[in-house]
Amino acid sequence: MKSSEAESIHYRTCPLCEATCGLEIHTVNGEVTHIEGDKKDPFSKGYLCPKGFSLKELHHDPDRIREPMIRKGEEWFTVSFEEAFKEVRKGLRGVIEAYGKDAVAVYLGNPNVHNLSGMLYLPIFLRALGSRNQYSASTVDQIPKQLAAEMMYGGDFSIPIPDVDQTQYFLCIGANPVVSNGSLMTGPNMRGRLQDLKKRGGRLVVVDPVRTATAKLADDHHFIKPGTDAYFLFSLLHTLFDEKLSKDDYLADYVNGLEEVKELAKEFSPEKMASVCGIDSEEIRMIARDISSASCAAVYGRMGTCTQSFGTINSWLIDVINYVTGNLDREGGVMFTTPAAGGKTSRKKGYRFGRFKSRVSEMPEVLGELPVACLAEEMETPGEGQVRAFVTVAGNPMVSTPNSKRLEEAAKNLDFMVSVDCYLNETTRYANVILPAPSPLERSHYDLSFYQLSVRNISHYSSPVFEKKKGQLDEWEILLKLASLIGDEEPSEGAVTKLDDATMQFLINKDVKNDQSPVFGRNPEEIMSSLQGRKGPERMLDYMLRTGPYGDHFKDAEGLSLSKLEKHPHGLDLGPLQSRIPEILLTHTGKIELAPALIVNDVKRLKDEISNKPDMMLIGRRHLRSNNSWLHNLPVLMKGKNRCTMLLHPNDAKRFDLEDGGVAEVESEAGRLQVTVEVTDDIMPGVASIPHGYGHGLKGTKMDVAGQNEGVNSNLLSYEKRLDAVSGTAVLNGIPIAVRKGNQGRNERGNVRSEFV
Ligand SMILES: Nc1nc2c(c(=O)[nH]1)N[C@H]1C(S)=C(S)[C@@H](COP(=O)(O)OP(=O)(O)OC[C@H]3O[C@@H](n4cnc5c(=O)[nH]c(N)nc54)[C@H](O)[C@@H]3O)O[C@H]1N2
Ligand SMILES: Nc1nc2c(c(=O)[nH]1)N[C@H]1C(S)=C(S)[C@@H](COP(=O)(O)OP(=O)(O)OC[C@H]3O[C@@H](n4cnc5c(=O)[nH]c(N)nc54)[C@H](O)[C@@H]3O)O[C@H]1N2
Ligand code: SF4
Ligand SMILES: [Mo]
Repeated sequence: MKSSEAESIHYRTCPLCEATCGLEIHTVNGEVTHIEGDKKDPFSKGYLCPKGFSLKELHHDPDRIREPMIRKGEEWFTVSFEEAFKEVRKGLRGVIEAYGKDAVAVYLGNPNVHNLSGMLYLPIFLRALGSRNQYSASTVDQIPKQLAAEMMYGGDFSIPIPDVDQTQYFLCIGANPVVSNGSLMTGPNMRGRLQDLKKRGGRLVVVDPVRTATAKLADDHHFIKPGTDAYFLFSLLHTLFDEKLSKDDYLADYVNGLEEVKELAKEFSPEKMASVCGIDSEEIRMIARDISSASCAAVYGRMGTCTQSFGTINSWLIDVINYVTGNLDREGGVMFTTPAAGGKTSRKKGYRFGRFKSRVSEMPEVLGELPVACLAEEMETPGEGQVRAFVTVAGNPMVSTPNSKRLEEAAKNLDFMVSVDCYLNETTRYANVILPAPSPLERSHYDLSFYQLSVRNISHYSSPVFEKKKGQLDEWEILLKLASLIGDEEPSEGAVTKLDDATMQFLINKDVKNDQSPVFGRNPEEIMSSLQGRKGPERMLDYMLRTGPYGDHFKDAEGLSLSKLEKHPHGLDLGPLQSRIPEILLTHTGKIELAPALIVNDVKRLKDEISNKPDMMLIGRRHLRSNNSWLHNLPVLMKGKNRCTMLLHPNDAKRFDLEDGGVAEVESEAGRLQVTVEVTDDIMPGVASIPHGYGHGLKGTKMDVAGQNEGVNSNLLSYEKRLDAVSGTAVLNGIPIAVRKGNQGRNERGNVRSEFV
């Protein structure tokens, strides 16, 4: 931190998306004056997207919740933390004592993975709660990829990341990194990185039902019918074997299941699959030849490939193709990271899948949680284990999960609900108590998750820009207080310290007994005392850095520690990704499992559904100035025209008698809404696209700017019974819909919103 008379400059990483850009934040007397990109950040080199600048408005947003609130009927009152926790204790303990721990459900939203407190302290809270009813945004997002990684490599975070900075051929399927700034592919300025790929003579090919901003940058773009990627990917694989283009003899000592994969691919010739996915067979064969002949190539898929009927098969096939073309764990292909903190070392005994089932639909557990699509029925259905209390942490499930209306109705009958959040929004309005999360600028930051998914190995710690106000709690303290009161302890300062210390000591005690840990055999008390002077997330992070691959291991003065990292306010570049096979492989066989039974068994369903494609399908999209459901209250991001429109091809507009700017009524198995139409030939015929995260301005919410731009909630149309059968992930892309001319639904501001249907 450098300060002149009144102005201070702070450097930190932006916590809003996965890209981890470096910010230079100027403040005067406790106020942000302006924000720019940190030119000295070795990763982002000064790049920022419009959301980075918006942190100023987020910090100063008058609607942001700063004090605990209790609801009495429809009225909210601000109260002290003490009073709020008393109410929470009464509410949660009441339900636990009467009905048991499973009667409390938890939903963890996306911002938790951008938050050190959430990453490190939610597990403690969840362990204290011990409920099976644990849900998160993962089952409306990336769990298919994690599940495939768990099965193939033995670690759900062992996801191979495109080496985008060195690759010569990048096949981007169902992702729009120019807008989303990359996902499961952390790297600032994805547009710049993809432009660099082209400058060095590489090729960018996009497969997407929409000619997206990324597609517009690409050498080739292929429209694909939503939900058919598995057929397309299998036909690529078929071609690779059929034309003897595969280079699968490398890593052979570390691979199981190649023959099975070959056998499976036989049935999916491009000639048979072309009409299914809508891509010409010769084009499919050309793509396979190009991947194979490129000096190095990376195949990558994201939301469009995960949140659809065959999300897990897609996620698996993408890695299989990368392996078969000789690009797995190779420079310029897809590689595993070596994160400074948070990497795993222990070999798996079994998979974290199906160890228990949901009560009503009997959906299998996936990586410790249940599919969020089951949440509403668990609240509604009477009987032992019925969910009667609900905890949300950094989540807005009444907007972001399938058939959100049903969840909303179910939540009305809960005995108690508490939210840790910073807005009174579509979800938190149903809470009895809201515990305020601090502003991103009042807390420290380290991207524990995203440095595990990064295109380079980076380590960057940010200290808080502002001290938190007196009496305010950090989010980790809130979570530890919740953990204490669940155990029927007084949620006091002392309880927080006790739990924090005990957790740290527990981790150390475990590691000194693990022969893979650099502190194996050491004295646990001595390690604990070396961490003195720190507490909370900083102490845990320090420990993780010191025991990590670059760490000082509590003996090597040259190694990394948090104190060392603090001397690099712009972040530390630890270099490009390195080959990591075999050490990364933690499957019980110690090999890559190329044909995991769970996934392979789903190929039958894929074959059965081959001809089952509806006339109109709904997909989603993102916008650079938006972030899921929660940044719509910032004026700087809401400028310009209405973005919550439904994209429709001119041919479809004509057959439904709709025109640009007109109103359509859209109906699915789950519900109905009305939305403004945007006619464009950037979308393929038979497909409509509505962004998620809207539907604001509802009674009882307090997000004034968002309320002026309410839009419609696209999850009124996603159906909680339409899932990727393997992972339980919701189908958010490829929802069968009927479209017709709408005739109502405009409110006094001329906007359209679902409530008016
Ligand atoms: N139809 C459709 N639905 C989708 C998607 C889609 O593409 N289409 N995308 C899905 C995906 S990928 C995701 S990740 C989910 C996201 O959906 P959710 O997980 O529900 O997350 P957000 O909508 O981002 O809402 C974040 C909430 O956290 C609060 N918040 C923000 N920062 C903090 C903080 O630091 N601490 C705390 N405690 N609270 C905070 C905000 O006020 C808001 O209430 O939506 C999913 N839903
Ligand atoms: N600006 C901005 N950035 C964000 C977010 C945001 O809300 N706004 N959200 C963040 C989050 S939580 C996430 S998870 C990431 C997501 O990051 P991305 O996955 O890159 O983002 P999406 O825009 O959802 O891209 C999905 C693409 O899949 C296409 N698609 C839909 N259905 C299909 C299909 O069946 N097959 C194929 N091949 N394509 C299909 C869509 O047209 C769309 O272009 O973005 C993150 N970054
Ligand atoms: S791309 Fe934008 S939102 Fe994402 S980290 Fe960078 S500045 Fe923040
Ligand atoms: Mo996400």
